[in-house]
Amino acid sequence: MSPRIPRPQRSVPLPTHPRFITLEGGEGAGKTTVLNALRDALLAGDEEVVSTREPGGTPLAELIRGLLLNPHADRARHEAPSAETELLLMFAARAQHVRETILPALERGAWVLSDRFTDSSYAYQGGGRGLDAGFIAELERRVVGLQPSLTLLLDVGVAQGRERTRGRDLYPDRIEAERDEFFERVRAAYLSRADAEPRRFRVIDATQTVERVSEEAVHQLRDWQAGA
Ligand code: Z5A
Repeated sequence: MSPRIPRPQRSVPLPTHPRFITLEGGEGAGKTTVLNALRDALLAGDEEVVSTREPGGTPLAELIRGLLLNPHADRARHEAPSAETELLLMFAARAQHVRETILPALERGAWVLSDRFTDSSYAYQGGGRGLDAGFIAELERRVVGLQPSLTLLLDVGVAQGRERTRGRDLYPDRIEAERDEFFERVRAAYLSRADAEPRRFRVIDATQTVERVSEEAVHQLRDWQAGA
């Protein structure tokens, strides 16, 4: 008897939450500054705003972040995480983040602004490391089950973004230490996701000054709120 081959799952769109917004982009794109500008814009409406980040956003997820990014953790044991290990740790942190931070905040009516979310896994582990997008989609469906309704992608060339962060840290973290080619693939993966989901993504030209990028992000937020 031939073995039963599981049929591929049809991809079902995930539910979005109207108060869940994410920021994405490569290194030095300016997400931290923009997150603060968006936060101020939302706070002006006198509503609760929870700013969070990935990997991280809960005590346990922050511990996983340390495992993922510490440039020395793997060297000490002469063992770098495989691409699959990296992906699964990202999703382990995300599973905790969604359940402990994001969903409780959304359920009590707060806005949630996250510096990175699942799109980062598609870009870095999918585009950068070459892992199968179908596998990532399956993890997203089973482990996360939720998408932001607005994603601002701050787009800047790899050389310019890396130049901005050069010399910032004594040691670059494990992913920052990757070569430019890796980050070119990350950027291409982001842009292709934005192309495929124009309703959710707004791409912002992050080559402009920090002030202009923040203004543009707040403008996009207002425009999206007006049309939502
Ligand atoms: N990662 C992953 O692989 N898979 C996943 O699923 C997730 C994450 C969730 C997280 O580290 C790493 O994890 C990240 C992806 C990976 N790896 N990388 N590389 P992080 O959060 O610490 O790394 P980051 O998000 O790349 O941080 P960043 O480099 O600091 O980027 P940023 O937050 O967008 O930039 P910033 O802190 O706002 O600005 C950086 C510097 O640039 C700062 O000195 C600013 O003054 C300057 N800057 C920013 N914007 C401008 C403009 N417009 N002009 C001039 N200078 C600017």
